[in-house]
Amino acid sequence: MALSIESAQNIFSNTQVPSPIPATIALFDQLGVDDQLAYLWYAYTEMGKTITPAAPGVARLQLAEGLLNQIKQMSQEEQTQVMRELANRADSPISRSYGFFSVNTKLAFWYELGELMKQGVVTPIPSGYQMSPGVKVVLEATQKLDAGQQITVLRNTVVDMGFDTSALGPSSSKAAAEPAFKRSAPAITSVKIEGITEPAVLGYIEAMNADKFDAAIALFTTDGALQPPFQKPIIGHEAIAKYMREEAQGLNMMPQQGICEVLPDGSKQLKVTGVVQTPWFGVTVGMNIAWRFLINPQGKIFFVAIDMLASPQELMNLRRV
Ligand code: EQ3
Repeated sequence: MALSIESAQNIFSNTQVPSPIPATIALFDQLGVDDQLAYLWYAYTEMGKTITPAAPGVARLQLAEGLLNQIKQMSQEEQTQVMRELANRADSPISRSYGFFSVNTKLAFWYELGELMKQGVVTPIPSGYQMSPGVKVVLEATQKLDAGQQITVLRNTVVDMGFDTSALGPSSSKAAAEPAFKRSAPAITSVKIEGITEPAVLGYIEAMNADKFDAAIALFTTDGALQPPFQKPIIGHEAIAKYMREEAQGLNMMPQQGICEVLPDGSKQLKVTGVVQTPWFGVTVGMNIAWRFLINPQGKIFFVAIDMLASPQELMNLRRV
């Protein structure tokens, strides 16, 4: 039987527990724009050191720097206005430029802006701002999340800001070409996963831990797909390669255990759980995740989904109930 992405998306679905991350983002989305900016400021500055990223070891960031320099020249009111436009996804020149940034450039832009806010160069909260009770609700919901989930909420809110440029064609090649991180030595040198011997899975983790994206992609079928957390599947070698170059640099993947089931046609489904670190936070924050692989009878990856786990207990939750 031919493998399909739709059926692959459902493998091990009965072992999955709904994540609290989308619920927290839905609460955030209901806030007014000034409340959203204030929430981000409080969440970022008051939730302790764990969710404050280390200064990004960024090699080139000209795209964000141009915008930051413009903002530095502005009056306080204009600075506030720009931030409102970004949070509102308005169609304004700065919000459009931001919309074309890669994920890491967006994060680096706000990281630098946050530093300027801490130095008092840029105003963090609009003057005369009165906090609505809704902000407290979202902050309380955020406090209940573990650090890995908190940084995912922050990341996703930042990524969703700015004018939606998807209808305007592919992002400029400049944005995609901006490298963000120098890779630190991999946390693990040889990949061992309890319960897993599948070469494609071990090879995938090894290649990803060295930023060898071409080697990782060679393990996929040509029509293979990768589904990042809370996103639709990205299909085909070219699209996966572009995504990995933009978003998977410098990640440290530490899979711990897994299970493998052989299907009647010789394909295999595997679920592996473990911890992933992002270069933004290094060893300070570990994200508990699951990889769900579907491997074809020839040993190639047809599908892999990456899921954020709802709790650390889920790292052990591999069996069907
Ligand atoms: C200035 C301030 C504070 C206030 C202002 O009002 C508004 C804003 C927005 C502010 C600034 C906020 C800032 C600076 C937020 C910064 C947040 C950061 C740096 C978040 C980074 C998060 C990174 C995450 C969650 C990375 C997760 C990566 C994962 C799970 C990778 C998974 C993958 C695996 C395992 C694969 O096998 C394939 C690839 C893939 C990438 C999917």
